[in-house]
Amino acid sequence: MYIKQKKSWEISENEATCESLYLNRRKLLQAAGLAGAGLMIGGTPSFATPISGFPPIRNSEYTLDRALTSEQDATTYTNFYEFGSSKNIWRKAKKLSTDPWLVTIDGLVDYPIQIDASELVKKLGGMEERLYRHRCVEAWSMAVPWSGFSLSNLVKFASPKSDAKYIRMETFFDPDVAPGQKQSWYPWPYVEGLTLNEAKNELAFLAVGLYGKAMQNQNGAPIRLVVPWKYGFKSIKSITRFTFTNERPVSFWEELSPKEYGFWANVSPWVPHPRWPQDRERVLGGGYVKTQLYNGYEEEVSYLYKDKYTDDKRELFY
Ligand SMILES: Nc1nc2c(c(=O)[nH]1)N[C@H]1C(S)=C(S)[C@@H](COP(=O)(O)O)O[C@H]1N2
Ligand SMILES: [Mo]
Repeated sequence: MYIKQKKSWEISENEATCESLYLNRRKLLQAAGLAGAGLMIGGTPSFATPISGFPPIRNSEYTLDRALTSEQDATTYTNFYEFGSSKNIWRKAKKLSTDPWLVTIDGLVDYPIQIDASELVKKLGGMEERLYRHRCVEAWSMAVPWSGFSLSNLVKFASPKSDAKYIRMETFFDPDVAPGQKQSWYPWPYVEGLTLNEAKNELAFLAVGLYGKAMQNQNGAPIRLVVPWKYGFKSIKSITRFTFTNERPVSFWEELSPKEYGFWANVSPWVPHPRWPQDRERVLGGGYVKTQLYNGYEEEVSYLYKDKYTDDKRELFY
């Protein structure tokens, strides 16, 4: 449950968390003999400590084959269906309050926790800047500097149990703030997932900033996923929950249209979308370039899919 604009001292803990989650966590803690041991690291945040450390140092290992997209384009042409299906939602997204921002880490972990995003960032340390290409399934692309840290740091921090195979991520749900969520034909909240092996790949990134500054709401503040070898819809914004599980998560777009937006969603120029080709892309700011397999990150990620090729090539790409 997304936390509304009440201050933490006005609410009790079981109001501040989804009831069932609260009960689950209590059960888990009781089972472990840890009830009351104060495992809610950071606690329900009572006041804002903004995420700091901008601009981080650029990691020179990540280079581009094209010019950076202008900050103006990357921050005003955005997909964030919670605020509407147009690309021009950046003004509407200002209504989202991202500080404090409670993040839940639960599922197949020894100690489920809730932690404020700014505390989480401190725990994960090592903020850096990376230049990544981004390829939307709609065949437009950009190239931008993200600030953040490897998703593998979060996996280590969460310390999943050995039977965890997937990580499921969820966006906030608050229709009063995000009018798109009043459209009940969508399966809100937005959900995405990766295999744990994908999540541990060095390229999988949790971004908290863009262009050396704190993330703006329209780009997924305060914390979002960036998986540049997959179509953009996998890169879920404004994450409130990370759940480790042994069941493959069904993502938002997969639930709506599984043939068009499957679980894997790896970028491939030779597997067309059912309704349009995918062999080239429109670059934000002007021009077209050829689309590359795994969006140009084949060397880094192809090992993940070596044993998965089947006769149906589509399987890995949608
Ligand atoms: N919660 C949420 N995350 C989301 C989306 C969305 O609608 N809601 N859109 C996705 C899509 S389709 C793309 S292409 C990228 C766009 O990221 P950007 O707007 O920062 O370029 O965010 C992805 N993450
Ligand atoms: Mo997208």
